[in-house]
Amino acid sequence: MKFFLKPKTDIVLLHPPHVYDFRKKPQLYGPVSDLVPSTPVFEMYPVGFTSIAEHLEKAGYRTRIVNLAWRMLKDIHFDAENFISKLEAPIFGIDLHWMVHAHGAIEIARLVKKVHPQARVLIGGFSASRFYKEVMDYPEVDFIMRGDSTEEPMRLFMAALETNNFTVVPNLVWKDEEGNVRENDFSYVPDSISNVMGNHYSLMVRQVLRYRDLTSIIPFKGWLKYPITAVFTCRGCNRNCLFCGGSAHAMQVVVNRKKTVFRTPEDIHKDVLNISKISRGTISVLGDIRQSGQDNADRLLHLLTQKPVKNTLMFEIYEPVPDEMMRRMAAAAPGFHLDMSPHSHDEEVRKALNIGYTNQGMEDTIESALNLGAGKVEIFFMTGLPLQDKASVEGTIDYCHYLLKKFKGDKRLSLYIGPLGPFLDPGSEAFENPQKHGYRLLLRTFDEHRQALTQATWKHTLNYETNWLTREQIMDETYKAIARLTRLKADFGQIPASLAEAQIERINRAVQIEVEIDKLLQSGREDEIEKLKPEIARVNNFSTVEHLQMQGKPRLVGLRYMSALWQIIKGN
Ligand code: B12
Repeated sequence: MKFFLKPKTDIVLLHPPHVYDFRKKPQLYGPVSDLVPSTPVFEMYPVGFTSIAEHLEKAGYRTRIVNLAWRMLKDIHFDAENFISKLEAPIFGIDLHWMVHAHGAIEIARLVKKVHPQARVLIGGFSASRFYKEVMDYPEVDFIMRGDSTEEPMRLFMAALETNNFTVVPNLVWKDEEGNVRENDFSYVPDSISNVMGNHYSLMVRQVLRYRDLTSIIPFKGWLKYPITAVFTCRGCNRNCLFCGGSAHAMQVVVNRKKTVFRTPEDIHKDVLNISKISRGTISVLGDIRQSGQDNADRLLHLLTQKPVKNTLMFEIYEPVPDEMMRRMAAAAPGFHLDMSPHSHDEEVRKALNIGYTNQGMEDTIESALNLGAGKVEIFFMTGLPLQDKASVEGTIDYCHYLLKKFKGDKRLSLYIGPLGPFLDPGSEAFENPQKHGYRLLLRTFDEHRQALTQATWKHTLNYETNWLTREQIMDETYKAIARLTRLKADFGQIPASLAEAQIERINRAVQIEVEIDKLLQSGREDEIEKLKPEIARVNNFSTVEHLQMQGKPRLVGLRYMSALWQIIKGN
């Protein structure tokens, strides 16, 4: 009988859409999410949700993850307010990890308070940590949990809810009974994380069974077909890429992390094995495995060779890989994928970003990977960089042409270009010290970013321009570069000509819509943007060449449903 009762929940973790309610606002999203798996609604929740949930569940707290953004995206009639009103928990956690959720996170907090006035709202994530003072000013926010490793502080927080003594919870910012904001020491920045992420993905399966709700746990659109997962090698980073919100500099500013913490090769391998029991999809090994030393990288490759998985493994690399190591990667993970982000073809631009390797080194790496049977080599370029002018963006596409010629249009070589956007990451060197690096920051405060997210086009959302390109030019050059690269891909037979044509048509239409919207804004006829909504939706909803290339061919069955169920029954 007990089985049929509604399960009691101690905390609900809600993932907001970027803007609430994005379905009602006509907005031209542009290519801001072309190079990540999610759509421009940024419906993907932080993986940290699963590791917090795993940790809390182990401590006996029932934790439910609800991907509200995905539910709203999936069903145009989905009523978020009504849905939230049916969730019962004393505390609602909302992620404000990515700055792109600055609007959605606050609006969802407001909704929670509206339908559950007695419930309390806690916000967490990198952006919440960076802007905690401003975010605490919103009356609907009761708590902020800072940090990149909040699993244990969250356990302490759940315990403190019973005593109402919040002074004992590290990293917590909270409001006392008089409404004064209190700031506990930001002292929990662990130098070992072996106590977390033991088997966090299987938690998703358990949640589906418990709440009989698959939709709420889906990480992003299309995931059931392409169930890619990620395995983390570290928290923090040894590198200091100028614009990155996860760089060594940003990690210190945002989450008080002074030193990268690495997972052991054994933990990483265990994670890979666990995921392979529930999914056949690609597993991305995030963070260059050499960051903690060549010995650890070798040990991981050795473990993978001894006990391999059938899944394709994707390795992210921060610098060229010598032939001899590539051979071991190929042995450990046949058909492996390789991801590299040189950002520009121009070595001077790369130097300005604090990235030191040469094009020759990169080309040798591509050659070696392709020769050794890599299933895919993905190279990412970007617009909106220091020293990068119009000619430089064009130079990057010329370089792509050269690469495609050099590697004879090998379909496994996937080249991408996208804008650094919509935001220069808070906490990065470029955001915190823009002038020094040739950036002009147009938005600084949390609220400015929140407002900018509701603008009608992505050009107006961008929070920066550079000494070399204005916002307008960043947009124009990005569109042109994507169109040229798309054409090249078709010329080299990497994609069908009809697909390239469709993408170029979509880009041309986007540019026209930008002009139309600008005219309406300048003449004070904002209301008329509404009329463009169907056309904007058509352009927004196009499946981009980039997404199709990144996904590759769908596997016959992505998830291993029966095996996943068996893992749960066995108690794994
Ligand atoms: C892997 C990764 C991705 C993956 C997504 C993985 C995922 N679902 O989490 C991909 C490649 C898809 C991605 C995409 C993007 N990313 Co990213 N990403 C990372 C990276 C490299 C690792 C993050 C990570 O997973 N860490 C490990 C997991 C276990 O921890 P976690 O998710 O961070 O969660 C912990 C804490 O952050 C915190 N926490 C997080 N949320 C919450 C919520 C609550 C309530 C609480 C209490 C705590 C909490 O507690 C968690 C447990 O300890 C970071 C850099 C870094 N060093 O962290 C950038 C980073 C987070 N990404 C960034 C950005 C900008 C993006 C994009 C917006 C880029 C773009 N324009 O498309 C998109 C947004 C995607 C979306 N939501 O749809 C910036 C964020 C800057 C900012 N403040 O906005 C970062 C810092 C650096 C960077 N430039 O890549 N990203």
